[in-house]
Amino acid sequence: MIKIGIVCYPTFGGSGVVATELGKALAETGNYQVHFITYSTPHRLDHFAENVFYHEVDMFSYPLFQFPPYELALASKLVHVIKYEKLDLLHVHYAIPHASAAWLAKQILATEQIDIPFITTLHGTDITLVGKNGSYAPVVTFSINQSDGVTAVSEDLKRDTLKHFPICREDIQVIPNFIDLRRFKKQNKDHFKTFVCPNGEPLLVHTSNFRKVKRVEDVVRIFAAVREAMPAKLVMVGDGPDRPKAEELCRELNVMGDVRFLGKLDAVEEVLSVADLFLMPSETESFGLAALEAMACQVPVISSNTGGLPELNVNGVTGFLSNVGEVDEMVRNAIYILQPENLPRFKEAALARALEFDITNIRPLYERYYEKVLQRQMLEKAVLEA
Ligand code: GMT
Repeated sequence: MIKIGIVCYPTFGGSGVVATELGKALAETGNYQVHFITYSTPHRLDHFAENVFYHEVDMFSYPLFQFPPYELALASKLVHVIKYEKLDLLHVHYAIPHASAAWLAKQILATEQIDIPFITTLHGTDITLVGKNGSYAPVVTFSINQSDGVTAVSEDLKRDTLKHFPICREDIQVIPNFIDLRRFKKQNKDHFKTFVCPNGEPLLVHTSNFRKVKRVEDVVRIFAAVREAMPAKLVMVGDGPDRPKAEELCRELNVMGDVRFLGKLDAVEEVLSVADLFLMPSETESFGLAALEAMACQVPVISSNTGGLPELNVNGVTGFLSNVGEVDEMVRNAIYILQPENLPRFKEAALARALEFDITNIRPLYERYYEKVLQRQMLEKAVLEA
Protein backbone atom coordinates (compact mmCIF):
# COMPACT_ATOMS: atom_id res chain seq x y z
CA MET A 1 0.00 0.00 0.00
CA ILE A 2 1.38 3.40 -1.02
CA LYS A 3 0.90 6.14 1.55
CA ILE A 4 0.34 9.46 -0.12
CA GLY A 5 -0.15 12.97 1.27
CA ILE A 6 -2.35 15.31 -0.76
CA VAL A 7 -2.14 19.06 -0.21
CA CYS A 8 -4.80 21.28 -1.75
CA TYR A 9 -7.14 24.19 -1.18
CA PRO A 10 -10.24 22.86 0.57
CA THR A 11 -12.62 25.32 -1.10
CA PHE A 12 -15.05 25.11 -4.05
CA GLY A 13 -12.27 25.83 -6.61
CA GLY A 14 -11.45 23.29 -9.32
CA SER A 15 -7.96 22.45 -8.04
CA GLY A 16 -9.36 21.43 -4.65
CA VAL A 17 -12.10 19.41 -6.33
CA VAL A 18 -9.61 17.60 -8.58
CA ALA A 19 -7.27 16.88 -5.65
CA THR A 20 -10.06 15.58 -3.42
CA GLU A 21 -11.72 13.44 -6.09
CA LEU A 22 -8.35 12.02 -7.09
CA GLY A 23 -7.51 11.15 -3.48
CA LYS A 24 -10.87 9.45 -2.98
CA ALA A 25 -10.49 7.51 -6.23
CA LEU A 26 -6.98 6.37 -5.30
CA ALA A 27 -8.17 5.20 -1.88
CA GLU A 28 -11.03 3.28 -3.52
CA THR A 29 -8.53 1.11 -5.42
CA GLY A 30 -7.35 -0.31 -2.10
CA ASN A 31 -3.73 0.35 -3.15
CA TYR A 32 -3.34 3.73 -1.50
CA GLN A 33 -3.74 5.24 1.91
CA VAL A 34 -4.52 8.92 1.36
CA HIS A 35 -3.81 11.73 3.82
CA PHE A 36 -5.29 15.16 2.99
CA ILE A 37 -3.39 18.01 4.60
CA THR A 38 -4.98 21.45 4.43
CA TYR A 39 -6.55 24.18 6.59
CA SER A 40 -10.11 22.85 6.65
CA THR A 41 -11.94 19.73 5.53
CA PRO A 42 -11.95 19.66 1.71
CA HIS A 43 -15.40 20.54 0.42
CA ARG A 44 -15.76 17.25 -1.51
CA LEU A 45 -14.52 15.11 1.42
CA ASP A 46 -18.03 14.77 2.72
CA HIS A 47 -18.22 11.11 3.74
CA PHE A 48 -16.18 8.67 5.73
CA ALA A 49 -14.07 6.55 3.39
CA GLU A 50 -11.76 3.69 4.08
CA ASN A 51 -8.08 4.61 3.66
CA VAL A 52 -8.77 8.35 3.73
CA PHE A 53 -7.47 10.63 6.49
CA TYR A 54 -7.58 14.37 7.04
CA HIS A 55 -5.01 16.46 8.92
CA GLU A 56 -5.79 20.09 9.68
CA VAL A 57 -3.01 22.67 9.52
CA ASP A 58 -2.95 24.51 12.86
CA MET A 59 -2.44 28.22 12.64
CA PHE A 60 -0.90 30.02 15.57
CA SER A 61 -1.31 33.75 15.33
CA TYR A 62 0.67 36.50 17.03
CA PRO A 63 0.15 40.28 17.05
CA LEU A 64 3.46 40.83 15.23
CA PHE A 65 2.29 38.93 12.14
CA GLN A 66 0.55 40.97 9.47
CA PHE A 67 -0.97 37.64 8.35
CA PRO A 68 -0.31 34.30 10.05
CA PRO A 69 2.35 32.54 7.89
CA TYR A 70 0.30 29.66 6.44
CA GLU A 71 3.18 28.31 4.37
CA LEU A 72 5.29 27.72 7.48
CA ALA A 73 2.41 26.15 9.38
CA LEU A 74 1.74 23.86 6.41
CA ALA A 75 5.42 22.89 6.12
CA SER A 76 5.50 22.06 9.84
CA LYS A 77 2.33 19.98 9.54
CA LEU A 78 3.81 18.17 6.54
CA VAL A 79 6.94 17.31 8.51
CA HIS A 80 4.79 15.88 11.27
CA VAL A 81 2.42 13.87 9.04
CA ILE A 82 5.15 12.53 6.73
CA LYS A 83 7.26 11.44 9.69
CA TYR A 84 4.59 9.85 11.87
CA GLU A 85 2.30 8.46 9.16
CA LYS A 86 5.37 7.28 7.23
CA LEU A 87 4.22 8.71 3.91
CA ASP A 88 5.92 7.53 0.71
CA LEU A 89 4.92 10.42 -1.54
CA LEU A 90 3.52 13.94 -1.41
CA HIS A 91 1.26 15.35 -4.13
CA VAL A 92 0.57 19.08 -3.93
CA HIS A 93 -2.13 20.78 -6.01
CA TYR A 94 -1.77 24.47 -6.98
CA ALA A 95 1.83 25.62 -6.73
CA ILE A 96 1.29 28.61 -4.44
CA PRO A 97 2.25 28.15 -1.64
CA HIS A 98 1.98 24.36 -1.59
CA ALA A 99 5.05 23.53 -3.69
CA SER A 100 7.44 25.70 -1.69
CA ALA A 101 5.96 24.39 1.60
CA ALA A 102 6.57 20.83 0.32
CA TRP A 103 10.15 21.70 -0.61
CA LEU A 104 10.76 23.17 2.85
CA ALA A 105 9.30 20.10 4.58
CA LYS A 106 11.47 17.86 2.39
CA GLN A 107 14.63 19.76 3.42
CA ILE A 108 13.72 19.56 7.11
CA LEU A 109 13.09 15.82 6.86
CA ALA A 110 16.35 15.28 4.96
CA THR A 111 18.21 16.35 8.13
CA GLU A 112 16.65 13.29 9.76
CA GLN A 113 17.51 11.01 6.81
CA ILE A 114 13.88 10.88 5.69
CA ASP A 115 13.55 11.21 1.93
CA ILE A 116 10.15 12.02 0.47
CA PRO A 117 9.56 12.91 -3.19
CA PHE A 118 6.94 15.53 -3.97
CA ILE A 119 4.87 16.07 -7.10
CA THR A 120 3.40 19.46 -7.97
CA THR A 121 0.27 19.71 -10.11
CA LEU A 122 -0.13 23.08 -11.81
CA HIS A 123 -3.77 24.07 -12.15
CA GLY A 124 -3.90 27.43 -13.89
CA THR A 125 -3.88 30.74 -12.10
CA ASP A 126 -0.92 29.55 -10.01
CA ILE A 127 0.91 30.05 -13.33
CA THR A 128 -1.16 32.31 -15.58
CA LEU A 129 -2.21 35.04 -13.16
CA VAL A 130 -0.72 34.83 -9.68
CA GLY A 131 2.47 32.87 -10.35
CA LYS A 132 3.67 35.24 -13.06
CA ASN A 133 3.42 38.18 -10.70
CA GLY A 134 6.81 39.41 -9.51
CA SER A 135 5.69 38.98 -5.88
CA TYR A 136 5.76 35.20 -6.32
CA ALA A 137 7.56 34.31 -9.57
CA PRO A 138 11.03 33.45 -8.16
CA VAL A 139 9.56 31.12 -5.52
CA VAL A 140 7.19 29.48 -8.04
CA THR A 141 10.07 28.95 -10.50
CA PHE A 142 12.30 27.49 -7.80
CA SER A 143 9.67 25.14 -6.43
CA ILE A 144 8.69 23.85 -9.89
CA ASN A 145 12.35 23.20 -10.66
CA GLN A 146 12.85 21.46 -7.32
CA SER A 147 9.74 19.24 -7.49
CA ASP A 148 10.43 15.54 -8.04
CA GLY A 149 7.62 15.51 -10.57
CA VAL A 150 5.42 18.15 -12.17
CA THR A 151 2.09 17.72 -13.92
CA ALA A 152 -0.10 20.27 -15.69
CA VAL A 153 -3.81 19.96 -16.42
CA SER A 154 -3.52 20.89 -20.12
CA GLU A 155 -0.96 21.15 -22.92
CA ASP A 156 -1.62 24.88 -22.98
CA LEU A 157 -0.75 25.25 -19.29
CA LYS A 158 2.48 23.33 -19.85
CA ARG A 159 3.39 25.65 -22.76
CA ASP A 160 2.56 28.70 -20.66
CA THR A 161 4.70 27.44 -17.78
CA LEU A 162 7.70 26.84 -20.04
CA LYS A 163 7.21 30.20 -21.76
CA HIS A 164 6.86 32.39 -18.71
CA PHE A 165 9.26 30.83 -16.19
CA PRO A 166 12.93 29.88 -16.48
CA ILE A 167 12.13 26.20 -16.01
CA CYS A 168 15.11 23.89 -16.31
CA ARG A 169 13.10 20.74 -16.94
CA GLU A 170 11.35 19.44 -20.06
CA ASP A 171 9.49 16.66 -18.30
CA ILE A 172 6.27 18.35 -17.21
CA GLN A 173 3.65 15.67 -17.70
CA VAL A 174 0.21 16.69 -18.95
CA ILE A 175 -2.58 14.85 -17.16
CA PRO A 176 -5.99 16.34 -17.96
CA ASN A 177 -8.70 16.84 -15.38
CA PHE A 178 -11.37 14.21 -15.01
CA ILE A 179 -14.96 13.67 -14.03
CA ASP A 180 -16.72 11.13 -11.85
CA LEU A 181 -19.59 10.07 -14.09
CA ARG A 182 -21.32 8.32 -11.20
CA ARG A 183 -22.04 11.75 -9.78
CA PHE A 184 -22.09 13.99 -12.84
CA LYS A 185 -24.79 12.57 -15.05
CA LYS A 186 -28.15 13.81 -16.23
CA GLN A 187 -30.68 13.13 -13.49
CA ASN A 188 -34.41 13.53 -13.54
CA LYS A 189 -34.95 16.93 -11.94
CA ASP A 190 -38.02 17.90 -13.94
CA HIS A 191 -39.65 19.57 -10.92
CA PHE A 192 -36.71 21.98 -10.78
CA LYS A 193 -36.91 22.67 -14.52
CA THR A 194 -40.65 23.37 -14.28
CA PHE A 195 -40.02 25.72 -11.41
CA VAL A 196 -37.27 27.72 -13.14
CA CYS A 197 -38.63 27.48 -16.70
CA PRO A 198 -42.44 27.28 -16.24
CA ASN A 199 -43.08 27.58 -19.99
CA GLY A 200 -40.38 25.12 -21.06
CA GLU A 201 -37.89 27.91 -21.90
CA PRO A 202 -34.29 26.82 -22.64
CA LEU A 203 -32.08 27.13 -19.55
CA LEU A 204 -28.61 28.66 -19.72
CA VAL A 205 -26.26 28.07 -16.79
CA HIS A 206 -23.01 29.58 -15.55
CA THR A 207 -21.07 28.28 -12.53
CA SER A 208 -17.91 29.90 -11.22
CA ASN A 209 -16.22 31.73 -8.38
CA PHE A 210 -17.29 35.07 -9.94
CA ARG A 211 -13.74 36.35 -10.16
CA LYS A 212 -12.68 38.91 -12.80
CA VAL A 213 -11.12 36.15 -14.93
CA LYS A 214 -14.57 34.54 -15.42
CA ARG A 215 -16.02 37.62 -17.20
CA VAL A 216 -19.43 37.18 -15.60
CA GLU A 217 -20.64 40.41 -17.21
CA ASP A 218 -20.17 38.72 -20.61
CA VAL A 219 -22.39 35.90 -19.32
CA VAL A 220 -25.15 38.41 -18.58
CA ARG A 221 -24.71 40.21 -21.92
CA ILE A 222 -24.85 36.91 -23.85
CA PHE A 223 -27.99 35.92 -22.01
CA ALA A 224 -29.69 39.29 -22.48
CA ALA A 225 -29.13 39.11 -26.26
CA VAL A 226 -30.29 35.48 -26.48
CA ARG A 227 -33.42 36.38 -24.55
CA GLU A 228 -34.17 39.16 -27.01
CA ALA A 229 -34.23 36.53 -29.76
CA MET A 230 -36.10 33.81 -27.88
CA PRO A 231 -37.61 33.11 -24.46
CA ALA A 232 -34.87 31.80 -22.12
CA LYS A 233 -33.80 31.65 -18.48
CA LEU A 234 -30.38 31.93 -16.83
CA VAL A 235 -29.18 30.35 -13.58
CA MET A 236 -25.95 31.65 -12.04
CA VAL A 237 -24.31 29.28 -9.54
CA GLY A 238 -21.47 30.33 -7.24
CA ASP A 239 -20.36 33.51 -5.59
CA GLY A 240 -17.42 35.87 -5.58
CA PRO A 241 -16.24 39.45 -5.99
CA ASP A 242 -17.96 40.15 -9.35
CA ARG A 243 -21.42 38.89 -8.40
CA PRO A 244 -22.70 42.41 -7.47
CA LYS A 245 -21.55 43.68 -10.90
CA ALA A 246 -23.39 40.85 -12.65
CA GLU A 247 -26.54 41.53 -10.64
CA GLU A 248 -26.31 45.24 -11.40
CA LEU A 249 -25.96 44.53 -15.12
CA CYS A 250 -29.02 42.26 -15.02
CA ARG A 251 -31.03 45.14 -13.57
CA GLU A 252 -29.58 47.59 -16.10
CA LEU A 253 -30.43 45.30 -19.02
CA ASN A 254 -33.81 44.58 -17.51
CA VAL A 255 -33.41 40.78 -17.42
CA MET A 256 -33.43 40.16 -13.67
CA GLY A 257 -36.89 38.59 -13.97
CA ASP A 258 -35.39 35.76 -16.03
CA VAL A 259 -32.20 35.26 -14.01
CA ARG A 260 -31.68 33.44 -10.71
CA PHE A 261 -28.50 33.81 -8.68
CA LEU A 262 -28.29 30.67 -6.54
CA GLY A 263 -24.99 31.37 -4.75
CA LYS A 264 -22.68 28.51 -3.77
CA LEU A 265 -24.28 25.14 -4.25
CA ASP A 266 -23.02 21.68 -3.38
CA ALA A 267 -25.20 19.72 -5.79
CA VAL A 268 -24.36 21.64 -8.94
CA GLU A 269 -25.10 18.49 -10.98
CA GLU A 270 -28.80 18.93 -10.14
CA VAL A 271 -28.87 22.29 -11.91
CA LEU A 272 -26.76 20.98 -14.78
CA SER A 273 -29.23 18.12 -15.20
CA VAL A 274 -31.88 20.53 -16.41
CA ALA A 275 -29.62 22.93 -18.32
CA ASP A 276 -29.51 23.33 -22.11
CA LEU A 277 -26.41 25.45 -22.50
CA PHE A 278 -23.36 26.27 -20.38
CA LEU A 279 -21.60 29.64 -20.67
CA MET A 280 -17.87 30.00 -19.96
CA PRO A 281 -16.56 33.21 -21.58
CA SER A 282 -13.44 33.32 -19.33
CA GLU A 283 -10.44 35.55 -19.93
CA THR A 284 -8.22 32.53 -19.33
CA GLU A 285 -8.99 28.96 -18.31
CA SER A 286 -6.27 26.36 -18.04
CA PHE A 287 -8.76 23.51 -18.35
CA GLY A 288 -12.36 24.47 -17.51
CA LEU A 289 -13.47 21.77 -15.09
CA ALA A 290 -16.88 23.42 -14.71
CA ALA A 291 -17.43 23.01 -18.47
CA LEU A 292 -16.53 19.31 -18.24
CA GLU A 293 -19.04 18.89 -15.40
CA ALA A 294 -21.69 20.45 -17.64
CA MET A 295 -20.78 18.24 -20.60
CA ALA A 296 -21.04 15.13 -18.44
CA CYS A 297 -24.64 16.19 -17.76
CA GLN A 298 -25.21 16.50 -21.53
CA VAL A 299 -24.91 20.27 -21.66
CA PRO A 300 -23.13 21.85 -24.67
CA VAL A 301 -20.73 24.72 -24.00
CA ILE A 302 -20.26 28.23 -25.37
CA SER A 303 -16.77 29.21 -24.28
CA SER A 304 -13.86 31.42 -25.13
CA ASN A 305 -11.02 29.77 -27.05
CA THR A 306 -8.47 30.62 -24.41
CA GLY A 307 -5.98 28.41 -22.51
CA GLY A 308 -6.89 24.73 -22.36
CA LEU A 309 -10.53 25.16 -23.41
CA PRO A 310 -9.92 24.07 -27.03
CA GLU A 311 -8.52 20.80 -25.61
CA LEU A 312 -11.94 20.13 -24.07
CA ASN A 313 -14.67 21.90 -26.01
CA VAL A 314 -14.71 20.82 -29.68
CA ASN A 315 -15.75 23.72 -31.88
CA GLY A 316 -19.00 23.03 -33.74
CA VAL A 317 -19.37 19.62 -32.08
CA THR A 318 -19.70 19.92 -28.29
CA GLY A 319 -20.36 23.65 -28.45
CA PHE A 320 -18.52 26.64 -29.87
CA LEU A 321 -15.35 28.58 -29.09
CA SER A 322 -14.88 32.32 -29.68
CA ASN A 323 -12.22 34.91 -28.98
CA VAL A 324 -12.39 36.39 -25.49
CA GLY A 325 -14.99 39.17 -25.41
CA GLU A 326 -16.62 38.24 -28.77
CA VAL A 327 -20.06 38.44 -27.21
CA ASP A 328 -21.95 38.86 -30.51
CA GLU A 329 -20.48 35.67 -31.95
CA MET A 330 -21.20 33.80 -28.70
CA VAL A 331 -24.81 34.97 -28.91
CA ARG A 332 -25.18 33.78 -32.53
CA ASN A 333 -23.70 30.40 -31.62
CA ALA A 334 -25.87 30.07 -28.52
CA ILE A 335 -29.03 30.72 -30.54
CA TYR A 336 -27.88 28.20 -33.16
CA ILE A 337 -27.30 25.44 -30.56
CA LEU A 338 -30.64 26.11 -28.85
CA GLN A 339 -32.65 25.45 -32.04
CA PRO A 340 -34.68 22.26 -31.48
CA GLU A 341 -33.19 20.68 -34.61
CA ASN A 342 -29.59 21.25 -33.32
CA LEU A 343 -29.75 20.84 -29.56
CA PRO A 344 -30.01 17.02 -29.34
CA ARG A 345 -26.87 16.44 -31.44
CA PHE A 346 -24.84 18.93 -29.38
CA LYS A 347 -26.05 17.33 -26.13
CA GLU A 348 -25.07 13.88 -27.34
CA ALA A 349 -21.63 15.06 -28.48
CA ALA A 350 -21.01 16.87 -25.18
CA LEU A 351 -21.62 13.66 -23.25
CA ALA A 352 -19.49 11.57 -25.63
CA ARG A 353 -16.58 13.98 -25.16
CA ALA A 354 -17.01 13.99 -21.36
CA LEU A 355 -16.78 10.19 -21.31
CA GLU A 356 -13.19 10.47 -22.55
CA PHE A 357 -12.34 12.28 -19.28
CA ASP A 358 -13.92 9.64 -17.05
CA ILE A 359 -11.93 9.32 -13.84
CA THR A 360 -11.34 5.63 -14.57
CA ASN A 361 -9.35 6.69 -17.67
CA ILE A 362 -7.37 9.45 -15.97
CA ARG A 363 -6.64 7.99 -12.51
CA PRO A 364 -4.25 5.37 -13.98
CA LEU A 365 -2.21 8.18 -15.57
CA TYR A 366 -1.55 9.58 -12.11
CA GLU A 367 -0.81 6.12 -10.73
CA ARG A 368 1.75 5.46 -13.47
CA TYR A 369 3.32 8.84 -12.83
CA TYR A 370 3.60 8.10 -9.09
CA GLU A 371 5.32 4.80 -9.88
CA LYS A 372 7.77 6.56 -12.16
CA VAL A 373 8.68 9.15 -9.51
CA LEU A 374 8.98 6.53 -6.76
CA GLN A 375 11.15 4.29 -8.93
CA ARG A 376 13.45 7.18 -9.80
CA GLN A 377 13.79 7.99 -6.11
CA MET A 378 14.69 4.35 -5.32
CA LEU A 379 17.29 4.30 -8.10
CA GLU A 380 18.87 7.54 -6.88
CA LYS A 381 19.00 6.13 -3.35
CA ALA A 382 20.60 2.92 -4.59
CA VAL A 383 23.24 4.90 -6.52
CA LEU A 384 24.03 7.00 -3.45
CA GLU A 385 24.37 3.92 -1.26
CA ALA A 386 26.51 2.02 -3.77
O1 GMT B 1 -9.75 29.93 -11.19
C1 GMT B 1 -8.96 29.78 -10.27
O2 GMT B 1 -8.10 30.56 -9.90
C2 GMT B 1 -9.12 28.58 -9.45
C3 GMT B 1 -8.36 27.40 -9.97
C4 GMT B 1 -8.64 26.42 -8.90
O3 GMT B 1 -7.82 26.27 -8.02
O4 GMT B 1 -9.71 25.89 -8.92
O5 GMT B 1 -8.89 26.98 -11.24
C5 GMT B 1 -7.98 26.41 -12.15
O6 GMT B 1 -7.90 25.02 -11.92
C6 GMT B 1 -9.01 24.23 -12.36
C7 GMT B 1 -8.73 22.77 -12.01
O7 GMT B 1 -7.59 22.28 -12.65
C8 GMT B 1 -9.21 24.42 -13.86
O8 GMT B 1 -10.29 23.64 -14.31
C9 GMT B 1 -9.51 25.90 -14.13
O9 GMT B 1 -9.60 26.08 -15.53
C10 GMT B 1 -8.39 26.75 -13.59
N1 GMT B 1 -8.80 28.17 -13.66
C11 GMT B 1 -8.21 29.01 -14.50
O10 GMT B 1 -7.29 28.71 -15.24
C12 GMT B 1 -8.77 30.39 -14.50
